[in-house]
Amino acid sequence: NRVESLPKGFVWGGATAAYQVEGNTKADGKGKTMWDDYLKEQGRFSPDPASDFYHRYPEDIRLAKEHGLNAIRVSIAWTRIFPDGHGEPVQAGIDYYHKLFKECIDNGIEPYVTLHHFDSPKTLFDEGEWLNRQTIGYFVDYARFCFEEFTEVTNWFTMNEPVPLAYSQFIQGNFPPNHHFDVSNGIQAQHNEMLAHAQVVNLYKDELNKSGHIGVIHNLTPVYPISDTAENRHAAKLKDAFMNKFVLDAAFLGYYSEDTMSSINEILGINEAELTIENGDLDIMKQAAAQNDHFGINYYQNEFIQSYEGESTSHFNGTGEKGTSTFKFKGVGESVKKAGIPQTDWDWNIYPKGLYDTLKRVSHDYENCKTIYITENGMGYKDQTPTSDDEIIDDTPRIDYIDQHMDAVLKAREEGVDVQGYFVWSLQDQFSWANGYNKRYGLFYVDFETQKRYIKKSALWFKELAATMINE
Ligand code: GCO
Repeated sequence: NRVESLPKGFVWGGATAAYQVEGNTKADGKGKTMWDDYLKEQGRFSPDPASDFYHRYPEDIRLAKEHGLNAIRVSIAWTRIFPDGHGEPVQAGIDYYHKLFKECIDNGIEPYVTLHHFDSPKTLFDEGEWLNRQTIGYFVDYARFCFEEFTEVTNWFTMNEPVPLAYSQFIQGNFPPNHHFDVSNGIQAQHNEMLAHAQVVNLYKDELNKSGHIGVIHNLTPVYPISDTAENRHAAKLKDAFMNKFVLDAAFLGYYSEDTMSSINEILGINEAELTIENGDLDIMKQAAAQNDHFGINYYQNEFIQSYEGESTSHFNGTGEKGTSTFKFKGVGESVKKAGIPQTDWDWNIYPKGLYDTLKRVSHDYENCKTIYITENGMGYKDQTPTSDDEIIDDTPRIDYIDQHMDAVLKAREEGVDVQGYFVWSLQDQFSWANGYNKRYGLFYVDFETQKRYIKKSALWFKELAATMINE
């Protein structure tokens, strides 16, 4: 059957992020992130209670285990350890993560731990966050602390999705500080985050000489011209440099190739923007590029691009209603829909071939990209509200989505791409940064009022898949 080719130890996981699941944002001395006041001001939704993972992690880990998973992606909330991003560590935060990791390991669920998942400390955010290079130093100190303290963890990721983070913060304007088409800062933040990643990799490998595994997580968005005209091809090439090549080069070459830089320089020129790469940055990045152990790919959708020369505009209203978002980026094109390509309730293309193309591309273009994990893939869906206590939630469209993407992964594997694991986004329902609590992704349904968990059909499907594995 389809999974027969999988190696012993193939990783099947569920993914989470601290701020999206833990809740309890004021508990036990935790410091504010850049989101706390922002969400209050925006009035979109509250980060509490989220999925109350802070207390309910034993139940979620048990559910994961019962449904055949052998891994979980979690992130450490920087502000539970260092409320202001630096200074004295908080014992309660340290204890919480030791307990969480122990619960995972005791249950045969391997923790894959991310150090930064969108939740920068508010104090550092107020001083410019990643645009202020002091943040890089604080991040390295925090990473050092985690590596020395959490010796039970052997699989690490430095940063989660530098592109969507910077893009949402400075280009699209739906993450704090909500800038629109602030292209200088949007690209500068990505470079600085990749420099931070590189410093942490070098710390882990060279200075601390650790034997575990470390790498970065990128969200990759394959970009295709909507039709084969020279203008559309060119806009798609620029968008691809912005969404994919810039950070892939940073991670796996340690410098920006001529081809990438010519596209980035063109985008900078069109938008009267600037990028500063300081002396020495590329040496640090090159050193790290050669010693990444693994790479996490988050994949949700592709983009079809039509060339666009007018003023940049972005419309986003956070309701998640179909057809309410538009995005036009001067010179970089307009993201348009293609007839016949299905979409989710949030207008995201369902395009599994994009995952296959992405896997082939990274393994072909980047020699330093070795072991790959799919660290997020899944479908935001308006699951039905359960009406009885033991109801199994029917999320067949999500099963279809995961099934098709799994096929893409298996096909790429058969053709030699070294994918060693798949984490579904998400383990349990959690809130979505931009769309709040009605965008559900979980294998397990969470009633956010009572925090009761319900099984979804996708979890049972996953269990069956895991049971047919040869690597039991
Ligand atoms: C969303 C999705 C995810 C998360 C994830 C990215 O918010 O809509 O749930 O893509 O944003 O944290 O790493």
